[in-house]
Amino acid sequence: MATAPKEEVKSTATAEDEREQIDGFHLIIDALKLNGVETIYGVPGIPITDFGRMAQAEGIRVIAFRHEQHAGNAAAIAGYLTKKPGICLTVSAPGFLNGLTALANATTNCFPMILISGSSEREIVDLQQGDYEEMDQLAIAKSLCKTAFRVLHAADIGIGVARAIRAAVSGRPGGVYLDLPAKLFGQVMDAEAGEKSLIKVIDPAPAQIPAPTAIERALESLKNAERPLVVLGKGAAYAQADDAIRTFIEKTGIPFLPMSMAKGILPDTHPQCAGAARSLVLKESDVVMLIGARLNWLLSQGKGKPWGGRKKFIQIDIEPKEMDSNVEIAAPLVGDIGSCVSALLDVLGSNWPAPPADWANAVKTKKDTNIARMAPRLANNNFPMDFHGALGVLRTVIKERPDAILINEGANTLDLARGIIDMYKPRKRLDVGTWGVMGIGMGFAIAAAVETGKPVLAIEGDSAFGFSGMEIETICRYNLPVCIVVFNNSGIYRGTDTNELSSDPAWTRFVSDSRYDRMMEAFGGVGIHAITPDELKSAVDTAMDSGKPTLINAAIDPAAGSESGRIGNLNPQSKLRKK
Ligand SMILES: Cc1ncc(C[n+]2csc(CCOP(=O)(O)OP(=O)(O)O)c2C)c(N)n1
Ligand SMILES: [Mg+2]
Repeated sequence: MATAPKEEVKSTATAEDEREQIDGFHLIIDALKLNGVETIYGVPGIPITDFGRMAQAEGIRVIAFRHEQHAGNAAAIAGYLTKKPGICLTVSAPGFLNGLTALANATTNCFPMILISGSSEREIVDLQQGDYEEMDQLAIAKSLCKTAFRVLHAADIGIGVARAIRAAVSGRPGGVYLDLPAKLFGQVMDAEAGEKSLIKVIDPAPAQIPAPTAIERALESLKNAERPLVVLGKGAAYAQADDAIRTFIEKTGIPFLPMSMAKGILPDTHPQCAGAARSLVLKESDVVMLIGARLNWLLSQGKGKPWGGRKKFIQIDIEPKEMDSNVEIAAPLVGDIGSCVSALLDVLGSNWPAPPADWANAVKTKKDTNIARMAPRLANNNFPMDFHGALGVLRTVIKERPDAILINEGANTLDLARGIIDMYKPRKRLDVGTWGVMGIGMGFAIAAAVETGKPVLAIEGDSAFGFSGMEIETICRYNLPVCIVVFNNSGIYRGTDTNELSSDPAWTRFVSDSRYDRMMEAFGGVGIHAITPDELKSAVDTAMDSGKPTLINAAIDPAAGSESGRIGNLNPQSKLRKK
């Protein structure tokens, strides 16, 4: 029998040795894949460039951005849409810091995401000896997210990834930081032991069942109401308990008020929707049930003038600490929203008394009046175009395409669009959220398109767009079905401010008559300049039907906006300043 030449035997043995080993790169990829991660949003660089390549080679979709903040926002909204943590991948120090804003914003908004950052060597960082991009990232991240972990040994990768996933989605969802020092990627260990060390997270967001007594208490409070109201928050949308919530609202007959991102859980055109009678229902209601909505500044902390007087609050929230955060909660209902609403339905029975007719009529009358008053403004085809004329046509675009996802940021562009554009389906409106943060636009648009495959319409103030505008190259590169409409009023709030004292422009103003559409053309997308509502409508229709990356520069009258949109009252005022 012929024996193999010596050289060949040696190389086979080496190959076998290698097969039996696995490195950090692949353990991380395998841990993510084992837990159903399909997409990573990030920006390459040392020490993660090869990791991204390998993840791509192993079948994970890696969407590369131009700036980490937008990759982070994409991951956050992917988490919101899917109830699985969105993954953002960044390089050390500056890349990490760029991603951190999105991580903090995700945590504030209760979006599950994991920011994974490469980091420098512990030994050098801890002695502050000046490593490449040296920074104690773990310490910095801790205060800005739910929890933060670091993995130092390849054998702990499975645990680290599992803990990060569970922390992001269980209880109240939020951001998690996972620190992976450069050396970890290259560590090797026995392949079999490595694979065994990986953990598939079982039941990552366990149901939290409310106590029966809490259910009784809530229904008792609701039953005695004369002017009941349900407020739906984005927590209710996140819960994906759409059928149960709809059944509860319809069985009780109570008017409901959707917060911005809760629009569409039930259609805004539903007879019980009180969106167009917001001031009246906040002021006049006597018992208010909050479902996944917090009594933060967006609801005037549950007190003061907008609320008219003391209310009885019933609150459904997964986070016990949320109760009594601002005012007394008469009936706290702690649990996940799906379980809580189902438990309410079980006890509700089939003959729950409808709210007093006076109340339902008062809400309907107010709503009808407000809608009728608004109608002619939305139908105008003025030149120069104003917000109402432009939003009137975009309202029709969404009515005709209820499956499309609407992204919205700006001041006037946000506040007016929120009121004017009816939503018909859950989780179709994604916006600036709890902080009113500018810069979510393109990151959200990209993830919405990637995660759902549905057409996306991003309605952006010209200032708002500027925060993430460079990502239109990303949109073109991945050929995503995103239509961006820039409401170009040449400035922040308005384009008419003047600076009396110097030749510098007022600091709220931009270059007049800018052509944002031409930016899109630079990357091979479609750019359109629209100056009337009719032109805008036809351009958006074409874009939404074609699915081609499109940016429409909608020229809005620079004088049309108001200071800070609808929240100008939050600007501090000095008694010394003459009005
Ligand atoms: C990160 C961040 N920086 C600054 C702000 C303050 N801010 C609120 S709205 C806004 C821009 C408003 O202008 P634009 O988007 O053009 O909307 P318009 O009112 O003109 O329609 C800014 C800068 C913010 N909310 N978030
Ligand atoms: Mg503007």
